[in-house]
Amino acid sequence: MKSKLIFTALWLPLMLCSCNQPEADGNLAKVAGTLSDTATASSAPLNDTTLLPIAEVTLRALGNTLEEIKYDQDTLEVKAGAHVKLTFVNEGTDMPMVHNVVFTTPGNVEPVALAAAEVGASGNYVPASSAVLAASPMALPGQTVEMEFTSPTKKGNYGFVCTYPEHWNKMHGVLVVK
Ligand SMILES: [Cu+2]
Repeated sequence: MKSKLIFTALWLPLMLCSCNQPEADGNLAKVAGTLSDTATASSAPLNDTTLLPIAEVTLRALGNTLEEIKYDQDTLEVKAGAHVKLTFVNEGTDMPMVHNVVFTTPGNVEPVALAAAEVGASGNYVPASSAVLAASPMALPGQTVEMEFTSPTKKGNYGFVCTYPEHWNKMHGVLVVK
C-alpha cells in the first residue's frame, strides 16, 4: 500500500508537467517518450482508490440535556486527502439540542468553539478562521444533515466540535488523518 502511494505521488507531478508543457520542450522524441510513459502510468490508477479515497462517515449526536449531550464517537478516522461524506444525525428531541460538526486544525477545538459563540446565530456559529477546515449545517432536534469535504493531506490528529454555545466541552472529538 505504501509503495503504491509513493508511486502515485511521484507520478502525479510528472503527469501534470507533461500535460502543461509538451511544446515548450521542443524535443519531439522526448515528448513522445513522456506521453507514452504517461499513458502506461495513468492506466493503472483507474481502479486505484488511493488516488481519491472516499470515506463515508456517520456521526450521531445523543442526549437531551446539557449534561447528557455527546457525539456517539470520540474518534473518526479517514485517509489523508480523502473525499469525506459525513452524515450527521441529531437524535436529540428537545430544544435547544441544536448541533453541528466543525472540523478544526490540530489543537484548536476550544478556540474555534469560543470564537463561534461570539459569532452567534447570525454567523451560523462558524467563525471565519483558518483553524476551521469544514463545517456542517446546524441540525435541529431529529434532523439529519450531510456535508462533504476533503480531508487534510497532512497526516495528524485534527479536531471536531459542536460550536453551538456551551456544547463544545461535551461534544468534541479527534479526526485521525492517516
Ligand atoms: Cu451541540
